[in-house]
Amino acid sequence: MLDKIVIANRGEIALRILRACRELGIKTVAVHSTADRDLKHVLLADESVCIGPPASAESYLNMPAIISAAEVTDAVAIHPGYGFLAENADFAERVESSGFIFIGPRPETIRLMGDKVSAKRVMQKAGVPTVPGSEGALPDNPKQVLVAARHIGYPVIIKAAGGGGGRGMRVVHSEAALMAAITTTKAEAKAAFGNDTVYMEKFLERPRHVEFQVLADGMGNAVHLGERDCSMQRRHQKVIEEAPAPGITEKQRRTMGERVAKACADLGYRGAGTFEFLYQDGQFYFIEMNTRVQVEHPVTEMVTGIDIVKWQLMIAAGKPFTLKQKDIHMHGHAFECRINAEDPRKFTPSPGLIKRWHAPGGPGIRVDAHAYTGYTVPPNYDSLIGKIIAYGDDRASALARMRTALLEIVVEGINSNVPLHQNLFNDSAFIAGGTNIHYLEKKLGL
Ligand code: MV4
Repeated sequence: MLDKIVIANRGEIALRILRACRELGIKTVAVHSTADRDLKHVLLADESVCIGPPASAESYLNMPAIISAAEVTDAVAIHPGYGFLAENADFAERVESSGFIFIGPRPETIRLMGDKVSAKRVMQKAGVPTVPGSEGALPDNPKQVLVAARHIGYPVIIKAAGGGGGRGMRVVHSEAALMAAITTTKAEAKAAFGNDTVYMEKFLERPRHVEFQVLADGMGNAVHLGERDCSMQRRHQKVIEEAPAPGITEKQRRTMGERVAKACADLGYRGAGTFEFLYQDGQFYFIEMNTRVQVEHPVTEMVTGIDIVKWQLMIAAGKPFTLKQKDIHMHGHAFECRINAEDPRKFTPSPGLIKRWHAPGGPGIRVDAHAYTGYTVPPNYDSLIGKIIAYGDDRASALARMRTALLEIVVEGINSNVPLHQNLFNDSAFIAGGTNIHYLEKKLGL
């Protein structure tokens, strides 16, 4: 097994990684900014190294500082968590060329999936259904672009190859607006990503966001762990996730799961990954692949019984990949509520001292949270302070357990989105299941 690793992240995911390390007997090094000395995982880690000032650019995004921390502590590997440097191919490359194991896919894979045009092409070739659209990047010739858009049919969406996660996109409803929209999207993409390549897709008007989890060993062995529905979101920030996705049949799960697992096997994919799909009218359309562990991985862990973070570590250590698709079964249902330090109505951040924190408990309740009584949420980072996960034998039972947990949780001293979650777990459309990606923004707009 790995002897010692650097956890190159903060907050709840750093704590989640630390817990997996403890179970596997791996020593831990927490790297943290000066604003994060009191983070729960920093206090619990075997060693900690301060890597810079509060600003992420000078700490959690500071590649030389993180690699130096691995050097001075004699660590053998670096786990990037999510966000920050997790999907930075240059970072993965520098970690490896410095003699450390990057706990994630090979740098070339990260780079391939980071370019949404190449990712889509690869998945299409591997037999994964994609959104109808331009064959690769849009050409410069306006006549060819207009022909392509007519062929696809309006509305279309223009997306930046360097974008993803909702950045660098523009919906176009008519031919009259097309060329100006492309010019603007290209200029924004150039400024934001240093790459003005754009592509075009049919714009799906009321899809759900359904994603498949995979694990692979980098040597052609891959399994899928089923899907999650992440449609309950606001401004591309997911609020609630669940597994399995309501209404997906066992047959659809098997068909799509087999396709994504085969794509991973063909690619020699290594580690944990997520295939993002739009799901509308019973069809799946691939949009992006995430090459990291995701915030919402616990709902999949609850319904499969598989510890995704432990497998990330075991794959990186080169342990035999003993997971077999035939042994992976889904049982019951799980929800995750992201608990954010923010105003529940205006969504403005609410950093500061947590005067009281009480975590919920009882059957089927899991709490992945770094918040504690007396902890001060710094203003410099994401507002996520923890996640409540509720598992039950069926969806109704998981809903009831989450509703109970949301009445038990206490967060005082700062504002949190707990009232929003309480509202949503009593919302009839959400309770029925299968609401689309626009549901929450529409509900909040009323
Ligand atoms: C789309 C789409 C509709 N049609 N593509 C937004 C995030 C990025 N991952 C892709 N996104 C979308 N792509 C086509 N062809 C609608 C969205 C979208 C969205 C997708 C998933 C979750 C939330 C979303 C919110 C707004 C738009």
